[in-house]
Amino acid sequence: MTDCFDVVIVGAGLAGLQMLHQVRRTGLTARVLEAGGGAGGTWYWNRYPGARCDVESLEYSYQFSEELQQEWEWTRRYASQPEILRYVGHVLDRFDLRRDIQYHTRVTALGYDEPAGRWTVRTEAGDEVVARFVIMATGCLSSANLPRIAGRETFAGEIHHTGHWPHEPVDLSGKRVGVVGTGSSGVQTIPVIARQAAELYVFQRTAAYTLPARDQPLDPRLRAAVKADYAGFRERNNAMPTAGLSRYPTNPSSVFLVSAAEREAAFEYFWGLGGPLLLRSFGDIMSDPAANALVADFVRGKIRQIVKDPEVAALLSPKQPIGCKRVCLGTGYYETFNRPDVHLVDVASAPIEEITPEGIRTAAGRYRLDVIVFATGFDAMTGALLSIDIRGRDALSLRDMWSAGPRSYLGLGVPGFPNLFTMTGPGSPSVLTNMMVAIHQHATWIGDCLTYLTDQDIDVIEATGEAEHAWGLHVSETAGRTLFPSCDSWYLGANIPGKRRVFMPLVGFPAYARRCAEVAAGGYQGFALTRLDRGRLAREHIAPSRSQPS
Ligand code: NA7
Repeated sequence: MTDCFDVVIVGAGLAGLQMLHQVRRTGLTARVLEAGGGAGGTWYWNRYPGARCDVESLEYSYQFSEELQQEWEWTRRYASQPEILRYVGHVLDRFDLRRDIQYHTRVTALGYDEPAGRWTVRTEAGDEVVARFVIMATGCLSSANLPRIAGRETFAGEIHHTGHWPHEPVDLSGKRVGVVGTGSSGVQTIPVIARQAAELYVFQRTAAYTLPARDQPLDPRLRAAVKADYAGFRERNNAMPTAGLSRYPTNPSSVFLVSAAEREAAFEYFWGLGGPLLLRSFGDIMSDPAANALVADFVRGKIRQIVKDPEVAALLSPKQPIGCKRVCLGTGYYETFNRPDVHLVDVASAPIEEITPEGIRTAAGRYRLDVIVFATGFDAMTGALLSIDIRGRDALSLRDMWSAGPRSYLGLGVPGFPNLFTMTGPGSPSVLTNMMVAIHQHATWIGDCLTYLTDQDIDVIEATGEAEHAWGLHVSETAGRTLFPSCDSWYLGANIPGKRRVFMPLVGFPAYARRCAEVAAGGYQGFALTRLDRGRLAREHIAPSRSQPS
């Protein structure tokens, strides 16, 4: 039997859950299809020791319900993975979301039936669901990157990826553990694993900048002050380029307009605040390579102060500009390398060649291991979308269309794929912002759009090719004014062998949100709107007014 809904939402992560809530408000019927056995997306899968959000908990939370904001009590500056999952459970109950979510249901294919204006959604189990609209809430960091290393299947011990951590406890005590990867996940898990394992080998290819998280119990006075005016707090954060931390605006001054002593004092102050705030110490850090080099030097100095062995400190010192890869937030990360049972292995100069039954062999030597942890990241932003065979009008394949990099209008719609929305898709600010803000903005925009289409009796909405083309230029021009494209990051797809390098997220949240609001207010400029006359299978196009991004 085929189920029919107005809307199918793919994914029950934080985006899918808010989207379900918004769709219900429109009066349309919805079903959420989720591959996992529970809700929470990233926070369902990333259960590795030490997993914690790197956005402050007062900000990394839903803003669609004042009651929810008031009643939920975050306990720490940065919420741990278990605390976020408890929050997800509360939201599911509070808004009675569970009854519309189907777990253990991996979507494998989507096909659009143009005359009927319907999508058929196919699942791994062979079931089909039909819907007018499909909303992809598949996440930006949900398709794990497990590097192809020869001999992996021969390893006699356990292998885990941080993004697919088992639900059962993993006992690392007394074990020889290898962690491959030193991005955010590696930086969070390495200090915790070091305390459990007998010996820890960290296989580092590129040193990342790790700033102190300074996680601590949430200050009750701050919590009370925020709750006294949560709406104002959200509004001020939403006006920031990264949609967050408005309590600490970027110092507009150039680093070159102050003395060396003032500069060091400012760096110290922002380092002491913790989190990514060091990048806000001066206004030109993310645009001027010379300004960026000064703050990068400051961090390298900190690493030399903390790490006792100068050779290890040198290896841990990043060489690329700071901030062009996402900075990591650590708790005792650099200090961990002072432990006698923690060993840093440089796999940039001597790459991993093979996994053997006993462990890892690099070009420089063999490492005997009981457990290998891959903290090797994700096929970001497009991986989860393209793992599904999405076929639009005339059986156009999204994989083919995006083979030279993702193309989208506003990161929300793709020409040739009518009535398909991508939440926090490539071309939208997404991972360059607090994801909860990006999710809120997309969920409310899509919800309003569905209401508009229903009220106007419009059957089909589809991004135009012109709008998509102009938007693509806008995304790359905006990135080009920053240092973001200057190093090999997952923002560019550079971490996945063979993936075309295109800077995927859009820099600057507030201008983007304004543009989306203008598009909607102008009758969905840049989208073609169509009424289907089902009797005659004729079409009536409702011309959009404008299609160029501002
Ligand atoms: P990241 O940030 O992509 O980090 C992955 C790490 O794994 C990084 O150090 C990579 O080195 C390393 N890596 C990847 N493949 C290999 C191979 N084959 N050999 C050695 N090392 C490898 O992923 P995370 O999960 O840490 O964080 C992702 C985001 O999640 C993060 O930004 C937060 O937003 C939350 P490389 O730098 O490619 O040389």
